[in-house]
Amino acid sequence: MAQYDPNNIFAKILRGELPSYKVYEDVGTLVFMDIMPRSDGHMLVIPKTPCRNLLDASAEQLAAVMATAQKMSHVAMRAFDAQGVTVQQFNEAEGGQEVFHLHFHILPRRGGDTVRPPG
Ligand code: D5M
Repeated sequence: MAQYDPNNIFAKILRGELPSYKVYEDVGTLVFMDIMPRSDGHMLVIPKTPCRNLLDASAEQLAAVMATAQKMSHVAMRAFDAQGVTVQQFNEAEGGQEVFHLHFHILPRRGGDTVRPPG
């Protein structure tokens, strides 16, 4: 597996070199709105420390990211008026990953909707 690239887009967001619409932050994680939303209220949860994807994540990173993903699922239900939540995550290009910093997609869902495909 390739090394972590410190110049990936999400690393630049973490360093403040690129803008993002932040919705939540704690000591270990950051949440911001996806720039190409596939459902209304589509958020991304990332760890603040370097991690390419699930394949090199530490137990601490996973615990922090999953705890925040759960919080953001509740946010999706309340603030984005969702009736359900889809959580997605991709690993390596062949697995559908485009940005190589671990992230979980939080997709608020409503009756009768469809999640638009990536890209
Ligand atoms: O998809 C990566 C996701 O990251 C995709 O849904 C678009 C989103 N993206 C890309 N650049 C940005 C910026 N600058 N802000 C917010 N969201 C962004 P994946 O296939 O999971 O790697």
